Amino acid sequence: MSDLARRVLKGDRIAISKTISAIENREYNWVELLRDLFSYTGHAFVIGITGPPGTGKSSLVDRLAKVFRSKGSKVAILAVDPTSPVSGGAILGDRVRMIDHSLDSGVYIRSMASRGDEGGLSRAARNAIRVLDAAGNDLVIAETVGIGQAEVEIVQVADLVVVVLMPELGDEVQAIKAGLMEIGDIFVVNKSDLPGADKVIYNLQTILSSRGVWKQVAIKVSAKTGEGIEDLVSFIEKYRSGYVGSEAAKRRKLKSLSEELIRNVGFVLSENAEYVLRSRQELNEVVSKVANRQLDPESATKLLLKSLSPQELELDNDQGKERGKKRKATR
Ligand SMILES: Nc1nc2c(ncn2[C@@H]2O[C@H](COP(=O)(O)OP(=O)(O)OP(=O)(O)O)[C@@H](O)[C@H]2O)c(=O)[nH]1
Ligand SMILES: [Mg+2]
Repeated sequence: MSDLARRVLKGDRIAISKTISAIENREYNWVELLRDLFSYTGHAFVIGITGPPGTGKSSLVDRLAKVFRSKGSKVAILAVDPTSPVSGGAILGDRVRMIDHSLDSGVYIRSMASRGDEGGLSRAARNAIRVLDAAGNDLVIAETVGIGQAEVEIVQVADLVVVVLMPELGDEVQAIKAGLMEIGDIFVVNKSDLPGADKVIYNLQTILSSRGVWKQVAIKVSAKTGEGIEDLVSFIEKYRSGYVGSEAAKRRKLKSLSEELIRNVGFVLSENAEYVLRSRQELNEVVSKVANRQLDPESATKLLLKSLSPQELELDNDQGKERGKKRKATR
């Protein structure tokens, strides 16, 4: 095991940050780091927090982290922002600004942004959660804006998914459109200090019960005043004690893993195909043929597909290493 991985296991923050960066940038050692750490994962309870922009997710995460910390849990927060294409930029700064744990040395906070590559982000985020798990955190809270497929993928790794809504999101619960209704285990209507929260609860109950899935719970809270936070925490604790070690948990983990592996394979294939094809003279020849109407696009696609060798498509490690080196060199 590498020295870096060993330090992660001890909870060394610098090592944790370095490891997550290595995964994010796919530096030469990322696969090895994950391999070293993987057998130490599976202990943390992972809460995924998602919902439309600005509903108060970060404020709520802040509240929850404080409560769980005060109960003696070791807590880590991962803020994932698929909407931000900048790396380490100001936009993310804004998103995590609400979290004031930077002063609380007990809570590790990390943010990750999209670099215009959502598939890559959700893959990296899942692995970052594993690093935080291996580092000995009892609780990992992952926050992400719920507006698309990438964030749905990210929260699916969670043991508990909390969807955060707020009053005045519109007459209908907007979340239905975003597919949030399917992924939530619990629905929180935040900002209940503002008018209209009961209406959202009512709408939620109508939708969920009409689908016969009223196992979900809707709770009114205010991250601002603290109202309802205790109820939310006790719900989470109750859920957790029923969940950990249950058959449902096993099924959920297997499903989540199979989704992840299928996506990973697709991800590696498409990335490698792109990499290989772009670097080939043959591509230009095929393109010319299509341009000259000698070949149709679908037949051209098949032709290129056949030209790719299995070796070229399996290059995950080595190619990742090469790219890691290239990225480092261009920095
Ligand atoms: N009135 C009221 N305002 C709140 C409450 N919770 C959060 N806010 C405010 O809502 C705004 C957004 O809060 P955030 O916690 O950043 O929301 P978010 O969902 O994390 O936002 P994004 O990550 O940008 O999607 C801030 O101005 C908060 O002060 C609440 O319970 N009541
Ligand atoms: Mg936020």
